[in-house]
Amino acid sequence: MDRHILVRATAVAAAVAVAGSLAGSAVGARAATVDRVSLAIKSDAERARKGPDGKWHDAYLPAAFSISSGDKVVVTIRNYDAAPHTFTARKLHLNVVIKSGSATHPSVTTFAFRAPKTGTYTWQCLGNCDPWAMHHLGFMKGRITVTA
Ligand SMILES: [Cu+2]
Repeated sequence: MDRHILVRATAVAAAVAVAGSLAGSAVGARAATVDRVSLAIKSDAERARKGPDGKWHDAYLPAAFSISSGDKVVVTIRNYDAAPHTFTARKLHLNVVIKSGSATHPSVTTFAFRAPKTGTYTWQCLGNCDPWAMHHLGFMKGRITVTA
């Protein structure tokens, strides 16, 4: 092999390396996408949400939200209720305690996680709050939809 051919081969290798790093940075940019979710908790006394039983119940507002698979998800929860709650989703390895707050001074809790593969994940409150609400979707229980 003469010297000229060797130099050309090296240039090709360098071009491949640059293309590889560009692809790598594109993947990095996708992974850095952040989904921000803002939820409020209100109590039955604060008329969070009326159930089909005709009574007001504790609820997360909203109780359902969507995120994109692979994104970093930052969740902020403002609790206007005088009672504590939790945001618990076993399949997402989340069990976050939400401190009590008040109508004028809600507690603010922020946590983050990586959105998993596509699908539907259920969360619920395991605090000892409103027993009816803890077992009904849209109140102290809800769904997280992970899209592609
Ligand atoms: Cu609760």
